[in-house]
Amino acid sequence: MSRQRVLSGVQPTGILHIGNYLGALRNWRGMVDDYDTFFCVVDMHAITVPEAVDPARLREAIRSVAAIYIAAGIDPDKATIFVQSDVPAHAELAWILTCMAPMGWLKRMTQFKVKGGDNEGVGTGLLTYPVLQAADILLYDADLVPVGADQKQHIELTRDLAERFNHRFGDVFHLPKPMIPKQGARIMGLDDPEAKMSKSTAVERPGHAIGLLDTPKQVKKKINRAKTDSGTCTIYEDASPGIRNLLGMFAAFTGEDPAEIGKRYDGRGYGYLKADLIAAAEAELAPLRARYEELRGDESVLDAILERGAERANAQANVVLARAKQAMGLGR
Ligand code: ATP
Ligand code: LTN
Repeated sequence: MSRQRVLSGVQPTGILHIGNYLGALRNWRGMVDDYDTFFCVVDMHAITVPEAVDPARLREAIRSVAAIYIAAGIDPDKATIFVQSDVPAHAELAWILTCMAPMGWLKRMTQFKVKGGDNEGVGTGLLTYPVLQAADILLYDADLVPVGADQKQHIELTRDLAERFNHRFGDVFHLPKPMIPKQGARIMGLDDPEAKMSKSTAVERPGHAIGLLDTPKQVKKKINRAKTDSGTCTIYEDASPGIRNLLGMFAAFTGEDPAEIGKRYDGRGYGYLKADLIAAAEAELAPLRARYEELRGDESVLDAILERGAERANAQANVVLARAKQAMGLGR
């Protein structure tokens, strides 16, 4: 039997943080042996917030995200790593699906509302963002989409769009399922444990996120300054949101249960918890940083990986795009 397909992506909108790592990349790494995996740098999603786009910065961010995939341990000989805009089928299928996506479905998406959907001047791409994401997934006949908890709604929309299309034009698209990790699916901001840790927020607020390329000194400082409370309670159910967030991160790094970790530190002062969390983060980030530096030392290696990735991705995506166009009567 052929292996199940996996597709996922990260936007090149800034330096990746531990939320991206624990919620997504680390799980991707574990899938490359058992699944046929496609990991995409979704640069066309990044331009949905055009004011944040500077050509030189975008170009660098695309390469940086691709290098981080590999530095995080995703083997480019086993996975297909590629850049979304290198595969024109994504934009083409996105248009087709846009024509089928009810406005109401898109207006209801949480991400659209959070990122400024009520502002009339905002680019239309912010509204149709999840349709492009649906195209990303459906073009590869993906069975599973490993993502953080915030993306569940977008995967459900992808299924709804696929079902709508299939209902009208026959069995064209394969229905994907989200795959959300038990630990680390929703890491909150260090400076604001009520809000999801996010790349774009980290651009303005350095204390918000631990970047995957932060120095050991930065990691230490950020964790030490993370918002907590004035008590000493680390019992998971009773702890403040800031402490729960630190316990959740700790658990995701070590594979332990956050409640068990909490019991060890209760009543001792948060400094002990933070010191051990810093060590746990460092153990995971140090090798990643080293591999990243090595990769960026010779850009031709990355170029070759992305070139090969684009070829493989185009070959697969064009098959499904042709299937969709044929089914609906588009073209000659
Ligand atoms: P942006 O701020 O630009 O929207 P982001 O930090 O939310 O970026 P994305 O590129 O949107 O990151 O997401 C990449 C992957 O990381 C997705 O699978 C997403 O679910 C996951 N992810 C993002 N933030 C977190 C988080 N705080 N905790 C766990 N997973 C996360
Ligand atoms: N919207 C996603 C990024 C993304 C994605 C995808 C994730 C774009 N296309 C396809 C999984 C599959 C996000 O994480 N913000």
